[in-house]
Amino acid sequence: MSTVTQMENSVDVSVILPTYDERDNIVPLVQAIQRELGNAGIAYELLIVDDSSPDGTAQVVRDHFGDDERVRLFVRTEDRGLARAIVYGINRAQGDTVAIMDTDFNHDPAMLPQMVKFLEYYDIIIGSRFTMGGGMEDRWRYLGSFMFNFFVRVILRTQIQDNLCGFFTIRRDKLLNMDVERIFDGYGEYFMHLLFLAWRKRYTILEVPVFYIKRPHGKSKSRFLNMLVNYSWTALQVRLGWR
Ligand SMILES: Nc1nc2c(ncn2[C@@H]2O[C@H](COP(=O)(O)OP(=O)(O)O)[C@@H](O)[C@H]2O)c(=O)[nH]1
Ligand SMILES: [Mg+2]
Repeated sequence: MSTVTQMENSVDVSVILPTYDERDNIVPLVQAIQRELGNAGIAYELLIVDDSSPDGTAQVVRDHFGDDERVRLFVRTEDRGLARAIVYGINRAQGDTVAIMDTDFNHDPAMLPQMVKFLEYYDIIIGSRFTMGGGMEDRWRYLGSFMFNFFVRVILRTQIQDNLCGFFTIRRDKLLNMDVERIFDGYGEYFMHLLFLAWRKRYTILEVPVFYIKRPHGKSKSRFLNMLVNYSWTALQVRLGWR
């Protein structure tokens, strides 16, 4: 057995963690993920992809996890943005499975083990706020997301209830079977694009309930009006095959 094969086999799941100004969230989040996956007996690596956060997120990661080879830090200076950071992580992942999640506790690390294990039966597992048991602590954002997601559903006409969540697991080969360079572009709109193409490919998709707590520290990078326009345009383009 070659060294490369041994390395690949030692990782079940690669968790990709894009960060921008998450200095106060990243350490407790990494610890929580390690605890959850460790308790479930899942071998993991964590790939933190930081776009040179001005708040020093990368240094905090180095200080806390510099000696832990399961925590891999990448600091990028170009081609920035959420979706590009994720694909950067995907291209460097060693696990058979990849998990993508936000780094501000909107996405609950306690859901990860089951989202990895259910991949035995489904091609993609997505966190969903709009399935029974899901939701958001922030009632106004929940209402806004619910209405906008309804609009996206009308355009895309799939049976997926949450097209905007961005918390998911998938086998790496299934993911690489899609045109990831094209899909992972912009901010969070990549997610509806990915799901639409996966749906068209007849990938089986399971939604598990996720309840977003409010981020404990830092500010949201989402700009509401910008998103409304960009995401609507993306939904149309995706549906019409222009993107
Ligand atoms: N690497 C990277 N991560 C980003 C960027 N913008 C946002 N993120 C991360 O993407 C996730 C979602 O961002 P957030 O501000 O919480 O958006 P919200 O949940 O819609 O309010 C968080 O983990 C952010 O740290 C970016 O430009 N680069
Ligand atoms: Mg967030």
